[in-house]
Amino acid sequence: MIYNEEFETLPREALEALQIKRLQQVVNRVYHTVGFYRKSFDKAGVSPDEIRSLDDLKRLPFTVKQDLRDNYPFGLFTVPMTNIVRVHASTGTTGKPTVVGYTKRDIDTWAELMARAFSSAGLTKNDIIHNAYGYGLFTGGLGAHYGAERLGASVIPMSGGSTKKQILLLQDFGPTAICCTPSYLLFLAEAGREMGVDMKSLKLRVGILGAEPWSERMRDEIESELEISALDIYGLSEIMGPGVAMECIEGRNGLHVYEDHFLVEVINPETKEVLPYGEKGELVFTTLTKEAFPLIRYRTKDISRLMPQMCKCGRTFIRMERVSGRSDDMLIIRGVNVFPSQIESVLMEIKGLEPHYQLIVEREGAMDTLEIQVEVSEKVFSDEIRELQNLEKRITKDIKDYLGVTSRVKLVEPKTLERFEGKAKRVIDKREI
Ligand code: DLL
Repeated sequence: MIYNEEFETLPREALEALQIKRLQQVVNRVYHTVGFYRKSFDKAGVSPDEIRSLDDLKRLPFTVKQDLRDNYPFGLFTVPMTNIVRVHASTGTTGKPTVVGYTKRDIDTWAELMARAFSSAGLTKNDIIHNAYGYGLFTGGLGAHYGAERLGASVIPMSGGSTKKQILLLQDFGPTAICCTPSYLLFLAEAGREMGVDMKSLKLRVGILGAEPWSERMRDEIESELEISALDIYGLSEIMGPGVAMECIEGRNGLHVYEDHFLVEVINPETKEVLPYGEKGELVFTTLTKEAFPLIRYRTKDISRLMPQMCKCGRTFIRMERVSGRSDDMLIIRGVNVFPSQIESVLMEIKGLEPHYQLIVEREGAMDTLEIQVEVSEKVFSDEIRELQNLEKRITKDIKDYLGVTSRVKLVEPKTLERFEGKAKRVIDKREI
């Protein structure tokens, strides 16, 4: 079901006409209201009236996370605080949080885009949506909540945590959809099994899963564990929150970017040049309609590529491939670049392994080393030592063959690795300690 037929199926030409009009408006607004943009545009030698076509976008300077930090907390807002009705923040691993603000209209747009996302997962007002994204400063909880209400569905505002209670409500309230991170859904499935619940007999039909990278193999695992369709939703607080892009249930191949509200580019993170469709690089977004906190050419560090081919669902918006990782999560092991999600894909092809793993990176002399800790199933764990050693060898070999990376594999007992209620932390980097 297409929530907003008028915009989601706009012919490309009409869409581009709308985009350039909106781009000109936002560029003018930030230039005249925010000191940071005035300075950065002036430094780049470009003025708002020179932006005449979408092609001119590439003349505008990039914005990066450090710019947000330098203007902490509210310095990049284009409206006075009296017009801000909500703030969110993302904690990040270092330093101060990244703060974002919304006007009433921004919240309204966000609700619409999340309603579109739910519709593209096949949900309607007849659905019951169990929302296990965290409520609070994180954008996941409230973002999904407002979208589900906009759709007219019944929302269960569960938030993260209280795993036993989650299972109880999943059984008793009979939700047809669940929102949470993919890793948390696997954890819920595991916890449910332990409580003796048949997770396949729940009424759940679809998962709206995102906020962290995951692989196609992880999707298969979730779909077979729970007998649901597991769909990918993408977003980031800086740009809005969840609902910047979403997979459709018809295509299940790439996420439609809501291009009437966001312009998307892919750049080479080193040279910063814009890459043609199909090439992998860093996603860069420009917000077209945001009032409180517009961003021009924001570098996300997320790695993906754009797929311009038409999708069978009828939406004309371009699709971005599932995000394979963040450029700052990329591991360089003895000169070979590898993302945790690639390791995940290899692990999940191997029978007897559980979808719970952790990567430990250390430095020995000048060399970076990678240890892969992965849980094995109960059955495998009770096998003879020799069997376990063979399995370790097989994993080491597959990782080497498929990814070209040398690793040390450590099989661990079922349920020993840490579980996460929100974003999973897959990499433990001991190099800086
Ligand atoms: O994670 C917003 C969100 C909430 C998205 C719920 C989807 C569902 P932040 O906390 O600001 O916002 O983190 C944004 O998370 O730059 C990506 O690195 C990562 N990320 C988000 N969605 C996906 C996804 C929310 N589907 C950062 N696949 C982004 C891979 C994702 N990575």
